[in-house]
Amino acid sequence: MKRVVVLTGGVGGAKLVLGLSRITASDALTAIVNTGDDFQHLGLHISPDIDTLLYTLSGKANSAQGWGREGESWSFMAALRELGGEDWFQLGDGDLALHVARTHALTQGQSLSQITARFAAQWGIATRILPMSDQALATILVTDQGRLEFQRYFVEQRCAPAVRHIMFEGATHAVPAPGVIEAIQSADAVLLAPSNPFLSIDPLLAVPGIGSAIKQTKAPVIAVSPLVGGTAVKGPTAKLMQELSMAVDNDSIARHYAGLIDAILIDNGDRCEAPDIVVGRCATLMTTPDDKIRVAQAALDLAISFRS
Ligand code: FO1
Repeated sequence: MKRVVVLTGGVGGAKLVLGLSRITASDALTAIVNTGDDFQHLGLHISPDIDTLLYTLSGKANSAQGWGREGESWSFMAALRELGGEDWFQLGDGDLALHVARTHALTQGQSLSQITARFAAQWGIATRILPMSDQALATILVTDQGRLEFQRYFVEQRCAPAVRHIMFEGATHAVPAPGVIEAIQSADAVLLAPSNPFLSIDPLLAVPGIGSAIKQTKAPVIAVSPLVGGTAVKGPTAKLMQELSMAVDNDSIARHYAGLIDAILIDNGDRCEAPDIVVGRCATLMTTPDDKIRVAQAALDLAISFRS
């Protein structure tokens, strides 16, 4: 597999990307990252899914927490609280430096892509990390408590409100970031990471051009299911599926990706009867580094099975 492209968001996605980075040549892997979770907070531009990937691939991630850095200090948050500042969204001191540096570079006219590439290079990350777009595309949840920006829903409200509908604000103006379409078109394999299909993968597909590039690419397109044992490993995927009147199973995931994917990788104990797609199986729960390598290898093996 010369050129592997993975669409990713959130913690589960970062685990697969880490596994892939261990088994592919250093210049063979491109991650196209969801930026629908991005938001402006305290005057800072925060890109959670890009940051989770930067931290994960550089070994700085607080993997138990799933976001932010290992070994953080919290002087900034303590001082902010003293001032009566908004403290619902936790910003560690090291993490804060990243948001300040990114925001400063954005005000200087650099693009999110350029800034992300610079940070990745600074931290010795070989995997190419491409934001899905350099324009804002915000995931908005229409819930029984009204419209919520993603982080208000996910962090402040802890995913409690019932979701009726998901919107991607700015989708009509967003264009794929430089290199995104070319990466998909020239890929030998395209993987959809086991991220939340509705909150992490759908924003990527909402960027005009990305969905059609995936449909047209010669590469096999493999989805790794976010469900293990009939439920989501982490986060609101299962709750969201119920609220969207979907059965919490791989048939629903496969149906959601219908027309995009050639195969789906599911957990050994699960099933998928969706028509017209190939089903691969492995132990898909990723806890240890070896788990991440196993699942990454299984996904690539599934892609390779299409080439022969
Ligand atoms: N998630 C939380 O549940 N609580 C937080 O206080 C929090 C802070 C935070 C700061 C920076 C960052 O990059 C991510 C942060 N997250 C926090 C996680 C974030 O909401 C999620 O990683 C994504 O948006 C969903 O994958």
